[in-house]
Amino acid sequence: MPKGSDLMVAALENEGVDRIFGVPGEENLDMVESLRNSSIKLVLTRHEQSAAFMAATYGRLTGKPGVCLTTLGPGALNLTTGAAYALLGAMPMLMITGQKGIMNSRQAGFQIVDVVTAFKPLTKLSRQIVSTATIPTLVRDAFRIAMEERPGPVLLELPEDIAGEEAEAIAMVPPHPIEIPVAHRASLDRAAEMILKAKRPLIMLGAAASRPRSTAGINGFVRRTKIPFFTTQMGKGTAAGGSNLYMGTAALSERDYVHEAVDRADLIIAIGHDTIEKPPFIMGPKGPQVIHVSYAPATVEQVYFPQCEVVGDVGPSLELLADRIESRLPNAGGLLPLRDSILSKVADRNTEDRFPLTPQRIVHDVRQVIPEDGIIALDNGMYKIWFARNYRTYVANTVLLDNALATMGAGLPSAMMAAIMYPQRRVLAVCGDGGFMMNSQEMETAVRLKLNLVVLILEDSAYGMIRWKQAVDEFPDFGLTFGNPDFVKYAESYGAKGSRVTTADGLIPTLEAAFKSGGVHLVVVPIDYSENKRVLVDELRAKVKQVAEPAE
Ligand SMILES: Cc1ncc(C[n+]2csc(CCOP(=O)(O)OP(=O)(O)O)c2C)c(N)n1
Ligand SMILES: [Mg+2]
Repeated sequence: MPKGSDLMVAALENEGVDRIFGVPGEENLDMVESLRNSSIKLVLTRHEQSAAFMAATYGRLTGKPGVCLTTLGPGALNLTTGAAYALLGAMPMLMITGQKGIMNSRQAGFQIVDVVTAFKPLTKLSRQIVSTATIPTLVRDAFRIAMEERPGPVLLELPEDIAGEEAEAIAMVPPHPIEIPVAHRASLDRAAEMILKAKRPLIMLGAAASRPRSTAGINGFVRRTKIPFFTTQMGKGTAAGGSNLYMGTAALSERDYVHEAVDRADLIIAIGHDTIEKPPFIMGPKGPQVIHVSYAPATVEQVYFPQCEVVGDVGPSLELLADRIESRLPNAGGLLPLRDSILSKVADRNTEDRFPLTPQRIVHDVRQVIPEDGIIALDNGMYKIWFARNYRTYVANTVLLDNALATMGAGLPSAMMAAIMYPQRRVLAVCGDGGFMMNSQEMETAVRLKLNLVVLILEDSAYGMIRWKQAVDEFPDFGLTFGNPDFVKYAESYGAKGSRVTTADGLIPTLEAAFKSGGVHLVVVPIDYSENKRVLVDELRAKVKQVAEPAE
């Protein structure tokens, strides 16, 4: 006779799950035993938070929930940041947590936290399983909810006694494909009319544009309309950045070079914009009109209140929109004359020979060693702005960054997930010395899994981004520096390889050698953050003054 945990594992197999990430506790031991006899691999991590980051990244890259497993109380609570990461980032994920038995209480309140309630604001669904008979339907429903737009995390709590209870063999609910409805004809007509009238249209690609199901349709729309585009941070790579229509990435909310195009546009077609991202531009009463094209209606915000909405499956809806306007847009390229100057100003001084290296030089050098389909996964820190702004992409979902929760600590786990999924591609985690240390214990997991992965650490011995904001706000430099371990020895202690870059020309050959040698390799490079002020404050402020002058 099967037991509850067998049904649970059968239900996960029924959904095509092949890996579960996590740290089991004694309440999960039936589940672990059922996994031992299944086709699903249990991948141990060294902290539950990284298990959640990995599962969420799987969801982001496939559109299907990644699964993680923890014990009750302390283990489950370690999933909170990962749940928020998946909720804000719209990544499908299933968390399975253990609990003490619910039919009797032999350990009183020991380790018991109301996990289901604690996760309510962090999930789309949070439920306790109270009988074996409901397992197949609950799991199917959890997957459906996690995957449907807007995707996100769900939690099922499997108490110890339900997991161990003998159960009837219950049939699974087979999943079936679900099509998302296409936008209404009236909204497509309205949007087409606005685009046909526009003199200086601009496309913006946002976070939801990077869903695996969106990207083909978006490329087709850009190609057929020939309207230039820019991206948000999380929309990077959703249309080929190598194309001659890419105008830049809005890493700041205003006053960057890309905003020269945004400010002059009379219409922005915002595809997949999700306002969980730091605003890529600030909508105002006088600025460009906005058409919102996405799976879900726009959230109205002080900085985003589109005048027209095309709601439905993005790819097919855009195809219908392109049918209405293709070859009828003499002004499609109205903003293109700005392109060369924007891109060249962004790329300014990116080969400078200074040591420690400038952020621009690091972005430039990384791009030289990452092939078009290679993946970079960023943690959170100052360099994220530089990578978002300066790194060019050619293939969808080749930049994994978090501009939603913007948590530190996800860079290494998300890169590990990418390395598991794409063993033939080059995968690079880019981390600050602060963020890396928040989940650096996963170096052991990466080595144990025999991943091919390079981790680049940008060393400034500080929480650099906060130190920069402190300086911008004219506070004295205080309280944000720290010491680091010897990163090379640290890597070696895990059985990984380690290298330190010591010259301006050293980064490219060091990364190249690290990728060629295979395995897990940590590369540490000192970074000179004085460019933060020179470019992102002084240069851009001067530019804005210029724009404000009537002579301009
Ligand atoms: C978990 C978490 N804690 C704190 C913050 C606030 N924060 C954002 S960036 C940053 C500093 C990052 O330092 P580091 O990783 O060294 O990158 P750097 O900016 O120095 O390049 C901090 C503390 C955050 N985003 N996430
Ligand atoms: Mg730092």
